[in-house]
Amino acid sequence: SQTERTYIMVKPDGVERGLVGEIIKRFEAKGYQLCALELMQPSKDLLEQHYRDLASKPFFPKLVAYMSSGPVVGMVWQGKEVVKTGRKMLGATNPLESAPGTIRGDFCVDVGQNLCHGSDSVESAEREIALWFPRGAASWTRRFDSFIYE
Ligand code: DAT
Ligand code: MG
Repeated sequence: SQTERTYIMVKPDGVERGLVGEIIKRFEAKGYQLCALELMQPSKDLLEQHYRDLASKPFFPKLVAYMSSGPVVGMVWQGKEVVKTGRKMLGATNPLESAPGTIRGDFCVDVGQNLCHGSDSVESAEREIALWFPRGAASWTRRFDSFIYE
């Protein structure tokens, strides 16, 4: 449905490198709708909840340290199949395997500095949106939709 939502986050390396605008630009140009946006310094506790499914992985402590090393930009994007398509736009987890034309494929090299996060399912998207935007995201009707959807 056109009201599907996903949680996209620019990680600390993306913020440091000034790639926030580039990432927003791609989602805007695609035709997706912005429903929330915030620059924040996440606590380790929040990151451990966000990545709770990876808690047993050997790289988990390094991942949480990296993610809490500076501010991140969290966003909610809405639109048709935005969860799956958003992940395609980010590219494969390992940037050496991300296709050129994807964000990771174009702008980074190492899996531990892979610039951005995107929810992997509609269910995890709703969980992540509630976690990162406890006051809720905007729900608005975009008039421009008639040029995006047939
Ligand atoms: P994704 O971010 O593509 O959803 P994921 O959820 O499996 O990937 O992992 C979350 C993050 O953890 C990922 O963006 C980078 C880090 N990560 C994943 N696999 C890793 C590995 N083998 N070594 C180091 N970091 C890894
Ligand atoms: Mg993931």
